[in-house]
Amino acid sequence: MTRLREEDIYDVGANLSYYDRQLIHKVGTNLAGIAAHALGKTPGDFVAIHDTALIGVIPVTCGQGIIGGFSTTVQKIIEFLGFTAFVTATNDVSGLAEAVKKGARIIFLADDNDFVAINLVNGQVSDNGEATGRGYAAALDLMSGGVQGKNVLVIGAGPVGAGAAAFMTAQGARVLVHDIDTEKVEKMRQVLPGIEVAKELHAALTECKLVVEATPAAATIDKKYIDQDILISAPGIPLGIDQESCVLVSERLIHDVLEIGVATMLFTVLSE
Ligand code: 2YC
Repeated sequence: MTRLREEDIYDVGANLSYYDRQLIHKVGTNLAGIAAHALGKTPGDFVAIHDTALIGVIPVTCGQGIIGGFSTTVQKIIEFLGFTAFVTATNDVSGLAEAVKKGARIIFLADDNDFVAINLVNGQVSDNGEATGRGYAAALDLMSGGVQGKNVLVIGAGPVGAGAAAFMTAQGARVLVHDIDTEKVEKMRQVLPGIEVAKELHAALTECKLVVEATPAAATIDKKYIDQDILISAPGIPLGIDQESCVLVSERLIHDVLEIGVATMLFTVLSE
């Protein structure tokens, strides 16, 4: 995933209700419903723990340092889902100690390479990449009315693509995976033997109308493929389609910079 900038996330917290209504309109359920579906559950499965699962978000200063608004945005997404969350007043190790002293059951923290949620009680750990892939695949499954028996294309064989391919395989889709580095797809096949290597993106985009765009590149999907049938699930930045295509496919495009990934991470570490 590409590193977020303050300007990418500054308005996420304030727009969560609007975004939730957009998801209901496009996918048929809200953010909690998508994250729960990524685990084969419903939001009702998590209501009982709203009051007991205190979540601490810890700013991390190493590497390129703190991203303005990142921790508070993660906190707001978690609160939007009905849980209690706080951002620690101190950073790094001190922030971790503070979160534990304040009784956090779950912590969220991110350096330049990893963004994880950790359940301090049951030891569950969720990586943002895998959770984002699974959450976006779950959203596409819902938006498409079910991917079972359908062709799905995952573009990008990194952690996000792997999370998406695993979910789609489990849902019974025919999963094609394309990456400019074919080696990465071959490696993924060792873990997910059911996937097919899509060597040629043009052919794959002609054959598959359900697409998870999980690359750190922009404009991966050329506008000539944006027809009435294509459904696109595209996490993170930059968005894998250009502005013009965005307008054409807007009703059938799922895209955000943190929301679905954070929601899926939370529900993942709350599940046994
Ligand atoms: O504010 C902080 O605590 C920073 N250390 C956070 C750095 C996050 C870096 N990662 C990213 O921007 C992207 C996210 C979408 C998740 C994974 N990579």
